[in-house]
Amino acid sequence: MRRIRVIDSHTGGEPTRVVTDGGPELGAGDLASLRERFRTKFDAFRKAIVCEPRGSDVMVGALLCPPSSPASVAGIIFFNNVGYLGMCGHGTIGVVKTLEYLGRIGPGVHSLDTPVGPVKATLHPDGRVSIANVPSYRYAHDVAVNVPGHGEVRGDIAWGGNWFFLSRATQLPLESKHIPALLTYTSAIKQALVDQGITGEGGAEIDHVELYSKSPNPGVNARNFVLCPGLAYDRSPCGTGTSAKVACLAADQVLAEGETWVQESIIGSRFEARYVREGDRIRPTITGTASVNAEATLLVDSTDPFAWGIG
Ligand code: PYC
Repeated sequence: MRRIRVIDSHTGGEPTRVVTDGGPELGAGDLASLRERFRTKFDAFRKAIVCEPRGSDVMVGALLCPPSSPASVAGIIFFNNVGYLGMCGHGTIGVVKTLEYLGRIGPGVHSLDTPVGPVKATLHPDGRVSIANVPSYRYAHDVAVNVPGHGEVRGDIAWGGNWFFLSRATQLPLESKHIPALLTYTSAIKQALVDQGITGEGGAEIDHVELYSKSPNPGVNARNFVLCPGLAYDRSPCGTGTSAKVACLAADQVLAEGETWVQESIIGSRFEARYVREGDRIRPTITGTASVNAEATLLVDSTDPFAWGIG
């Protein structure tokens, strides 16, 4: 019987499952090479931890690893029901609150290593967490994609730690009663991007689709609906998606350096974002909070036909 210790949290409704013990032994190296080792040699762990029957398509896993740089408190590899993420904003907020829960960190600034570079996290005395994300940028503006059944859809392609296609919500209001239709629509956009060879820089797959609209709520700049790679929608406003959005606002010169942008998710949870310029990119800071809501031991029993997950 294998035992895997996990701590669950949610960030604005989006879950993160941090693996604290019993995960794969990945050895030494930078986080990008450890993620590659995880993917090629230990992918069964990913499915056991986040896929059904223990997890679901909405669960994001975070394997805690030794940091690759001495200044960092931990390394993190994020994964979900279909693969591995470069960065994950809501997940990093969840990891910070988990490290606090474990007594490994207190209020202050902490560096975390990820496969796409180090990120700085500030745990504030009031419990909120700010993530200075990886440098973000808009790669392409007003790109047209022909979406079968929906016609031409236009949007920007931007990097915020993952690749995003960001499009104004014109076909349906961003309201929770429309979630099934929004999933169908954004999944069709994602497939059309693949079919028409529309990619991020260097041919990278655009694995997140973000729709945005105004919010009816005072004090909120925008609402979004984000389709994640495993075809679940983000319950949080999506940290990397908010970073990509802020990169587009900066490129359009409608959000000034240091100004606050309040981003709301389809379920009404909120992040605050601001940015500073770094050369031709921006560095977004995303602020939100997470709550630890479970501490468990996953049991991988060799007599269980679905011990290593479904799918
Ligand atoms: O918060 O960056 C994020 C994220 C990516 C996928 C799910 N959440």
